[in-house]
Amino acid sequence: MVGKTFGLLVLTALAQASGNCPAIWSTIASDLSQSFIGSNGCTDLARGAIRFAFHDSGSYSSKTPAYAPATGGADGSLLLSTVEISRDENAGLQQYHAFLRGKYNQYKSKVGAADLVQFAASVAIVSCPGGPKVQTVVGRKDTSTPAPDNLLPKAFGPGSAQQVLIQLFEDKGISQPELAALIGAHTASKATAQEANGIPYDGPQDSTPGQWDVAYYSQTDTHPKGVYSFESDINLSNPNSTVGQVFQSFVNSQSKWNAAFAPAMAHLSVLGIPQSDQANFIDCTSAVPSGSNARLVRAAPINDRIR
Ligand code: HEM
Ligand SMILES: *[C@@H]1O[C@H](CO)[C@@H](O)[C@H](O)[C@H]1NC(C)=O
Ligand SMILES: CC(=O)N[C@H]1CO[C@H](CO)[C@@H](O)[C@@H]1O
Repeated sequence: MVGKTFGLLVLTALAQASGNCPAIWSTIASDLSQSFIGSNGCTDLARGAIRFAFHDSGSYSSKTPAYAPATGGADGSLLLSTVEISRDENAGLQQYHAFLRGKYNQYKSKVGAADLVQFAASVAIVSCPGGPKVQTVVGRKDTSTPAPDNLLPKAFGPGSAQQVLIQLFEDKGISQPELAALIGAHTASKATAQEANGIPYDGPQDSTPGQWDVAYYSQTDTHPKGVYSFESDINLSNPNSTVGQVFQSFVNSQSKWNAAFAPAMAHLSVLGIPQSDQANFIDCTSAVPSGSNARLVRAAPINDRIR
């Protein structure tokens, strides 16, 4: 009896949460989709949106001494701080930054910067055919204070070693299986600032950067002509580790990958935010358009967000 009552209460709470999503988010979803969907699948602005959301939230580390107000994490600082966007680690994101500043100026009386950054990534992911719907919440606090520097991963050189990357993500609270799933976002990636590392401008990390497919997982090891893998991706794919074993398990397994990616991305989108603040978030997943395979892969269950 107690369990049944509890279940009903939870269902009521969920229904209210999704019902409360302000209508402006549906308007924003339609607006962004115009720029994120192109004739070859998702566009350069869509890839920028996905990486930008990672670089805003991924600046969080449990090892950073907490100094107010900048703790890194999903706080909108990459959109609001001119210092942060100018760093080397954010090379390649300036064009999308300018685009999103324009959207932010248009909508800022109704939405926050940190929420806009993460919401845009969810819209971008479903703009790539095959992309899953990621559970998408709003209610984050913004800051224009730059995040701590040097907490984002390196694609080349000593920082791209497997153990370094595993530790870097572990410090953010991201497990090896989550990292294996998240790195698959490079299915939609083209490098624009890696000439110094031997990758030509616009060199993609799989043969189909407009599609949300698992070609990336096999091609990181097979390197077909015209595909330019990062050293970090090659090192992570090494099956001598948990991250590498899970990486290899996604080869030729789209549904398995999407099912793992969606909850990992939802987790990434709230990095650095105290549980007490997350409890007040509003679920706006319903405002994210359905992806082309929405019937195959459902949004992550709500409880996956909180760990
Ligand atoms: C080991 C971890 C990672 C490393 C070393 C890494 C590194 C890079 C580098 C060097 C680029 C090319 C940037 C440029 O030259 O324009 C890139 C692009 C990209 N990354 Fe990552 N990344 C990592 C993880 C992630 C994660 C977790 C996500 C999202 C969940 C992500 C999403 C993307 C996307 C979508 C692009 C394409 C951006 C564009 O074309 O504008 N990456 N990444
Ligand atoms: C896997 O192999 C690479 C390359 O030899 C090495 O750097 C890494 O530490 C190895 N990982 C484990 C868990 O042994
Ligand atoms: C530590 C380690 O394994 N580093 C390797 C990462 O990947 C590049 C490219 O395959 C290698 O050159 C490094 O030795």
